[in-house]
Amino acid sequence: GQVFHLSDYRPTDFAIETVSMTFRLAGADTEVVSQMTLRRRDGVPTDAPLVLDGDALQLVSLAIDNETAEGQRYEVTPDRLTIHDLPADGTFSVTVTTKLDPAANTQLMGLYRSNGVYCTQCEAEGFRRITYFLDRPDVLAVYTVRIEGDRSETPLLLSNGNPVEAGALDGNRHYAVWHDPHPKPSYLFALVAGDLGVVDDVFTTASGRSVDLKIYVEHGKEARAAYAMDALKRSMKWDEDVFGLEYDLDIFQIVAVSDFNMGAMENKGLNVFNDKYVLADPETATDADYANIEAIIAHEYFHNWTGNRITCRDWFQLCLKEGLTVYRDHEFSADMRSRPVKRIAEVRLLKAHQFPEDAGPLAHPPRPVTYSEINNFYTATVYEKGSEVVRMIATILGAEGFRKGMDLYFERHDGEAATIEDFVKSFEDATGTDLAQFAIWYHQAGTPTVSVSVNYDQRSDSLTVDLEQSVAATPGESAKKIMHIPLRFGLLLEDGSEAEPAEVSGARVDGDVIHLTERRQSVVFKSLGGRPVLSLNRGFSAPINLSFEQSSADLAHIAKHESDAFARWQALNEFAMRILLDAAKLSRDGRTVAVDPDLIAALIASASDETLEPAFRAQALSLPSEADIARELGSNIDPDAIKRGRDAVLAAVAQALKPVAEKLFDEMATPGLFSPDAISAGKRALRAVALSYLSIAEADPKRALGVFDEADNMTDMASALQILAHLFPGSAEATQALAAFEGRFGGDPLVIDKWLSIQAMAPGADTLDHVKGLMETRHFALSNPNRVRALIGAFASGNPTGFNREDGAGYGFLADQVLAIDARNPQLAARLLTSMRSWRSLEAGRREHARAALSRIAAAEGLSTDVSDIVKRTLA
Ligand code: BAL
Ligand code: ZN
Repeated sequence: GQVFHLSDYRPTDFAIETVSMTFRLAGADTEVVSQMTLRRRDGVPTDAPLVLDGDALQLVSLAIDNETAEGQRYEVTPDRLTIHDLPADGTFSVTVTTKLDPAANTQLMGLYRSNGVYCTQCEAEGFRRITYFLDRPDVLAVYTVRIEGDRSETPLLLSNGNPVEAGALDGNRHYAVWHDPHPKPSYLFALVAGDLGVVDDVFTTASGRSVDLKIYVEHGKEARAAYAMDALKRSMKWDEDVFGLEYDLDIFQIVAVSDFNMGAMENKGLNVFNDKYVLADPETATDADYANIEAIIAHEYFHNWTGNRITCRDWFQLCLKEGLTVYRDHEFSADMRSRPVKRIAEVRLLKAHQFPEDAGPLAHPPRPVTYSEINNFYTATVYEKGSEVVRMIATILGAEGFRKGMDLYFERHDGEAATIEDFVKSFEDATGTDLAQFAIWYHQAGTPTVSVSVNYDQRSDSLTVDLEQSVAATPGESAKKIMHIPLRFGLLLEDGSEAEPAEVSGARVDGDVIHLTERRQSVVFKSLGGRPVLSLNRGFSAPINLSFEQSSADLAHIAKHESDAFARWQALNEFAMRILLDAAKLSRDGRTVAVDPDLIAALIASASDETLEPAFRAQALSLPSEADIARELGSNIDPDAIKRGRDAVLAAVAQALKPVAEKLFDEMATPGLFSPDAISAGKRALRAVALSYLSIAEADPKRALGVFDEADNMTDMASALQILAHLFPGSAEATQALAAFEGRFGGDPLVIDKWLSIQAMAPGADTLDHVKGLMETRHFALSNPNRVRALIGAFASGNPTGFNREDGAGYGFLADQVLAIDARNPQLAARLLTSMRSWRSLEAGRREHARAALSRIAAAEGLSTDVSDIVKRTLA
């Protein structure tokens, strides 16, 4: 396959200034007419041909300046249209007519049908599956779109921008015309046509303009869109308040569809969403669903400025819009909810998804320089690490400097297709800061490790902190550069107060940030008033691994006294991780696991500290997962030993915690009308953790079954069901609850996805057969990405012992599914396959089984470029 390099970038020979499209929607005979006005760019030779991208297209006709083109003037294949002998003056129109069968489009890229609704997905390269075009993000055009369709089948006819005109046509057909005045790249094009219900609202912008808001969902589900609408209005207000950014069209529309490869898509003025991230009510959605909906509605809305008004010059710059927009949605959620709890969730996610990516065969920098399939770069690194890099810029520049840089970025690049260099330069120029070394974060893969040692000298009352940075080699990058790592810190005295050193020397320290900019650096703090405990990387200011042999007593001290709540959690988590790592090693060697009573004491202290919010306490009590432990171990992983060790620790904690858990279980009940607000959600989360420990301590499923039976909301119901299915698999209670859930929600696929996932993640070797059984039921469909992710995805990436069965059958199963799915939806298949990325860190037996499964995929005929790219890199 072809490999694309950043260094090959050059602008197109032709600019497309306007696009006027007509869609005649007619099932398998759908026709698209696209008239482009083009201009040859200065300096391009007059004999240069126009080469348009296509993908599996069928050309019906071609006209240049409204005259049918003769056959010798162009060459056409399904993937390319090359036109010669263009008008010498360099301005002309090209009219391309193509024929499509949207229902046959199983890739869900381009124009397809979901439950009968016509919809599009064009990012990254789906527009070329609709018409021949310069399908790349630096070609910005003004679009006018006319849609014609059957009145009964498609009463709604939507596209980007503002509505211009609508009317009747012969034969029960009608049309609508949309105009988007903002020049945009083709990946932001969208069309939706179908029969959907609508929820309406209005938002008045800061400057007093009125914007119509519409969310379209399946008929009958309108009430479930209320929370999404509320989140949208709060997002619009927040972007005005925090970044001074107003919406710029008369209407903003969101459509929920049930077949969607991604979470959602930020098409200009017409976002298309996976219905999972729109629909919510207490009976069917968990608190986590509500939080995700809030975050994703915000994310897509925020793209209007960071992505749409300023887009990417090329796909290497993907994190220019994604990292920045994730940072913005993180800040939004932090403002809407609890900032430290939000940060804990972000860091958990970053470590669970991005750190393993950065440590394995698929590692790449946030701004890569080469790719062979762009669909495979919508990664945790581009999104989550990309966001962390923006967060570090804010840490280095401070809130005011950061805002100045953002303002300059919008001022300079509005209406343009920009690069990471443009972005960084805006911050440099706005604040007079040199970010050259900092920018390495964008260009270098791998998670840095910072090794720390401290030495307190009592006589001089000074603390010396020695720091050393390193980055392990990643594919294609062996020599690593020295980075600028901003580390927030605190110095905690014995009474818990913070030391204020009279003198600081060594590496640069600004306020509570140490700037590590050399391989090795020291900082000396003097006149402290006693030996302080160093709390380093507060707020996870840098996305690094910290190698710091801090004593358990010091960790417990931080967990108790830090003013930064995130740092308290981090210390507790680190303490727990140490115990869990020991437990995994002991159980691998068949030895008995003992749990440090200080850890138990620290957990009990956090659990019963009523000055801490419940959501925080729930996080504090949630020990690192089996996958977290595996990641820390790094090699020779035996998932069964990890689980045995972790279970032993959980059992000991559960016994000791029992009285506190009883109390929390009673006190955290949320009777009365359900509210999805963060405080109520925190109580439910803490009660669920208490229920889980109590169920372990009591070794009895009855309490969980009681919660399940009495639950009046999905959050309580799903957490009880998970406890039943994971702690008491095969018990009468688990069986009864699973059957009751299926009976009640069998007609609601989004809810049944939870039922599928819970079963897919039940630990143990037997789950594989159960997953295969579930695939045969009416609840599963290989054609629907949500079903595939809920069942097969959850099994492969959320069930360490089940998927990594010792006999390798889990890997064989995944290989079969990847190959089956690849034939219809390569993007989905490739994404599933990434669950194999850490195969080399397994113990030898499992590693060989994994290699065999990967090799079988690699050897299969007719692989998509998506799967072929992932499997090759994974095996390399
Ligand atoms: N641009 C793809 C979906 C998203 O990141 O918003
Ligand atoms: Zn995005």
